[in-house]
Parts: sequence; structure tokens; C-alpha cells
Amino acid sequence: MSTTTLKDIAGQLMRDNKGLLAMDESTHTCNKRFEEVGIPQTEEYRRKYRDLIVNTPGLGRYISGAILFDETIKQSADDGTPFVNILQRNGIIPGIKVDEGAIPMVGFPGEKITEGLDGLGDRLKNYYNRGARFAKWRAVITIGAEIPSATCIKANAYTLARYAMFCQEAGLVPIVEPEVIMDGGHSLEKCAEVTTEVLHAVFNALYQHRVDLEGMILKPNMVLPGEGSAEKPSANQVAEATIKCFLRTVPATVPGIAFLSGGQPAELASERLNQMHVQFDNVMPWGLTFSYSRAVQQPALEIWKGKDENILEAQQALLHRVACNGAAKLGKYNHEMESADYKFQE
Ligand code: 5MM
Repeated sequence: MSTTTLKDIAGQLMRDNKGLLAMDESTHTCNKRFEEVGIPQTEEYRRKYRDLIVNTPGLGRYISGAILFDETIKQSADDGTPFVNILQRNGIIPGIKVDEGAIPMVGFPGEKITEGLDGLGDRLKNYYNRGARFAKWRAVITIGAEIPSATCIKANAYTLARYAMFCQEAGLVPIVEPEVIMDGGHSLEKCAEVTTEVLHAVFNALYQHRVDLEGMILKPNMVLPGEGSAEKPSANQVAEATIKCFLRTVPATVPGIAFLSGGQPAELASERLNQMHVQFDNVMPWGLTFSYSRAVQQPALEIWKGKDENILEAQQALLHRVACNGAAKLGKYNHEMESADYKFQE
């Protein structure tokens, strides 16, 4: 696959006011989220939920690509149309999560390594034939008393790089997701330190594995204090710490950075992305957008509750969140947009 094609796909994913929709919850994660709001945890309910999402009217105005899970890429809507076709019809590029989950790293208590390299080349060919044009792999880095270890960071960085090379060979843009998770009571400064170390290791590994940086997208965490910390930084402070970290670690040739939300409240995830654009648009060499799951889906999921009569309202809630984040990508988000009667321009 030529670089131009990968570069074109990456460019399309990062275009205009758009971001990525992470709807790649594995069966386990999806069931967990369903259980919390009382939705039956069956394949049919997972299909109905994804049907609701891909058929949300206007989704393509704010979403350039949707990351699917293996089960979802093979499913169809109520009328029999494959989800992939519905996305394509709405100008949304289908993507696929190809990691097989993060498991405990033997010999390194409290740390994780992501699996899924075995047979990856063949799986990617298959997904390409089904219409996927980009892929995603998530590595998990935990902050604790003695962790992360240099070995865990290095092992995950190398695995991400091996995955990225497989993707580019198969004609798919790799989304490289090293997530420093929010669990713990650490400070914003500690998160900045670990995120910096992790990104240095990841880009070093990508370089060593000959990954073409122009044909990839980085999906990182924002630099934030841990969930258990008493620190409450302003959007301004988060924006500054995050962009400072990226300017030191992410090469200018990378076309795009698309954030995960990591458990942040939905409105804060929009406000912080917006603030980065307001403050740093002039100095950022890469595109900067969202690739949220919980921060765009959670309100819709809570409204839907598995009931057909709630579908319309749930779709409106989903559209509202992606519209807010679309505005944030342009540095035009404001709190008035959160009011129920706010009308986004079509
Ligand atoms: C949707 O969650 C994705 C898959 O996680 P599991 O393998 O645990 O089911 C996850 O990779 C997601 O794409 C990112 O973490 C972004 O999601 P959030 O909720 O952090 O925005």
C-alpha cells in the first residue's frame, strides 16, 4: 500500500470539524456498561445498540471514522443493511479494533501487556475486505507506587509498533493508543512525566520498526491527575500540560492526534479539547481531535436503556455530544451549547 493512500485516509479522518467515534467496546466491556443501566447482556442487544448508533441521523456531520469491534463489523441493521455500508453511505470510514485485550504482565505485578499479534496479518486482510480502512490497538499503562516499569513501557511500545507495521502493510492506517489510565491518586505532574516517557518509547519503537509516521494517528490520554487525586486543574492547565508534553514527544510529521476520554465527564472532555485549540492552534503541527467512547456514548446509553421507544431521544443525545466535540475541534465550543434548546448549524 502506498504512503499516499495511508496519508489520504489519515487526512480524511482528521478533516474539518470531525472526530472518531470509538464504538469498539469488547463484549465484556459492552456487557459491563449494559449491566450498569439494566440492559440485557446479549448479542442481540449489543446489535440493537450499534444499530441505534450508526443510524443516528446527522452522525456524519461530526464523525469521520467509527472504530468497530469484531462482532460489530459483521453485524447488520434491522433492515439487513450491514453496519459497514450504513457508515460508508454517511461518509464515515469504518475502522476496527484489532487488539485482543490487555492482560496482566507476568512478573510485573499491577502492570498489563496487550495481546493480539498472532495471526494479525490475516485478520487485517479480512477486515480490509470487509471495508475497514483503519485499525486500533490499545496499550494500558498504570501509575502506582513502583510502576510503570521501564520493561512494561518498552514491551507495550514494541507491541504497538509491530501492530502498526502490520497495519500499514495491509493498507490500514494504524491508530496507536498508549493509554496512561486515570486510576490512582497521582498528580498531574506525575501523569505528565509518565506520558512523556511512554510517548518517547512509543515513537522510538515506531521509528525502529520503520512505521511511516505520515500514515498513522496517535490516540493518547490527556495529561490529568488521577481519579483519586484532590487536584482540580482548570481546562487551561490541562491544555498547557498536555500540549507541552506532545510538543516534546510527538514528531511534526504525525498527521493527527485523537484523544481517548478515559472516564472524564463528557462536558469536561469537550471543554479541554476546545481549550487546547483556543490556546495552541498556532503552534500545533498536527491535527487534534477526539476519539471518545464513554464521553460521547454514556448519556445516550443511559437514555436508551434497551427500549425501542427511547431510540430517538438517545440518538439526539449522541448527536449532541459529537456536535459539541465537533465545535471543540474548531475551538468554538461554549457552555451555551450544552442547553437542551441549543441548535447546531446543519
Ligand atoms: C470502547 O472502549 C475501547 C475498547 O476497550 P475494551 O477492549 O476494554 O473493551 C477502548 O479502546 C476505547 O476505544 C478507548 O479507551 C477510548 O474510550 P474512552 O471511553 O476512554 O473514550
